[in-house]
Amino acid sequence: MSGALTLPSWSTAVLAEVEAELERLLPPAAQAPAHLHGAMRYAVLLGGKRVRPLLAFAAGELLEAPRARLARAGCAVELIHAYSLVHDDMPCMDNDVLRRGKPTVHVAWGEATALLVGDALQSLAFDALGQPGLADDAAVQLSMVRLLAVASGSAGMAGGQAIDLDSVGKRLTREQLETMHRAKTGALLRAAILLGAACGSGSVEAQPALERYAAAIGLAFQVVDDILDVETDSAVLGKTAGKDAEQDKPTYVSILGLDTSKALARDLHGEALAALAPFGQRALRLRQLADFIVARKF
Ligand code: GRG
Repeated sequence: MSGALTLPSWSTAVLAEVEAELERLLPPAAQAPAHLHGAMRYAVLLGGKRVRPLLAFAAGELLEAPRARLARAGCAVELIHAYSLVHDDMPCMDNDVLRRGKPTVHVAWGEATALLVGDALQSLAFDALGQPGLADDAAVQLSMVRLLAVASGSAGMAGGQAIDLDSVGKRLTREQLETMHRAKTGALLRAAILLGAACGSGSVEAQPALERYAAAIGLAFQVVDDILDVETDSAVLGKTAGKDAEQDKPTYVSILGLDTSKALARDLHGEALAALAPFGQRALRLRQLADFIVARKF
């Protein structure tokens, strides 16, 4: 494959745009209140795979979306994701000390600041989506704001987290586990894809296929996360490995076993690729991201 067609060459270029947009959106570290702004930048800028912005770009490029809009939409989702990790790591939730290979925000900056970092990153995400120019039509832009609000709220990520907290020490059925992960992890990945598409033209026609793709990779992402939690070291993951078993949380591995979980990840990968068939070669980046999500080692 020619260099320009590989995922690394494409993602390097996209990530430069994403990092520049995050830098533009985040307040400078020296600006008061400097402690909060320093902690927000620590939470967002120092690491992370940026899967959600990459998905937004891949879906948007499919529909020839302007790149500045994709950077903004992708960063809005990344800011929500960063807030969720900060809050998830806090003592009142997962109580973790390692994230992206560094001390978690509450360890490095204090617990009260970590709470505010999450709050402020969430507000910043909606500020980014609300700034003029994300869509030609104000009604479309408003629908994008609502899409992210629903994905991150009690019908999406926050609701999934509530089910997760409630499921500690319980045995969930496979269907219950799927419901939890479709909300906790899948809703934000879906939002990244649909927001990227909404930046382009023809997103209404593309939506059914993108929904099928999002459903498959959303679940695949989580199945792989559960596998990595038992198979990979903390040093490689950049977060504490083995937490699910330690906290007695139901996972795909605990319910299905390792081999069946791996087979499920392969099946979901196949479903994701099949969903993209109507787009032909234009879906190259979404295909490559599905490959990455299933084959990732961290
Ligand atoms: C606190 C409202 C609230 C929600 C938290 C996302 C989440 C819900 C918790 C994170 C815990 C977790 C391990 C979720 C499973 C999948 C996941 C989101 C992993 C982390 O995402 P990556 O791998 O992280 O994209 P990076 O660091 O690469 O950005």
